[in-house]
Amino acid sequence: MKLIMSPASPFVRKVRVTIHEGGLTEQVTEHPVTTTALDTPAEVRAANPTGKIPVLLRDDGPAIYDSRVITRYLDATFDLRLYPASRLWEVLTLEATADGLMDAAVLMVYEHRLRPEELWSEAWTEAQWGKVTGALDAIENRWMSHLAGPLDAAQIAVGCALSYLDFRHPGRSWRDGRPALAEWHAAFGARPSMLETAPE
Ligand SMILES: N[C@@H](CCC(=O)N[C@@H](CS)C(=O)NCC(=O)O)C(=O)O
Repeated sequence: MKLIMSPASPFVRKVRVTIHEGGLTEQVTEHPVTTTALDTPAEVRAANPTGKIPVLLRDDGPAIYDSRVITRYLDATFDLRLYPASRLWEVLTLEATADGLMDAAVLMVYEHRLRPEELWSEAWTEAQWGKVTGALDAIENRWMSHLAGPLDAAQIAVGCALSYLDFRHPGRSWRDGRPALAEWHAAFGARPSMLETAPE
């Protein structure tokens, strides 16, 4: 199988961490691409009509996307047990919370990187940051016991989301007022799967 990817993408990182945690690095080769919302390589669009990464090119079936579909596919195919039936709706909801955080954080980057400066909207950017902080507060207040449990797909998503904030929004100090999440992330970020997938 081949993963169409870029190391900087937090959605790609979710998949890469899943691959490392599952011991699947021999089964999935990485195919790096450079893509933005304004410039999508033809091979990405051919595999995913929305033009987004990650995409997994399977050996025995059509390409699949997005990150949640790929992690669930890997989980089911290789019996990784990252979506345990007993906690499935909690795992999916927390994963969706982390993915929503990433969506907002990525859109903030696009606003300044892809749009002309005269069109930048402070109100829009801060509204996106409000989604990030809302997700962070929800995790700090309601999900820490879940994060303390056995490794699952939601933990991977949260870890990648927080590391993306460090990578792209270091001045926003997401740890302020969220000591439990900061402590959890310090430990999670030291996992070999996180160290081996860190963007340059
Ligand atoms: N919901 C998608 C989001 C993927 C996504 O937004 N990927 C970004 C990179 S971080 C992308 O490909 N952007 C290019 C674009 O928006 O056209 C997923 O979970 O895979």
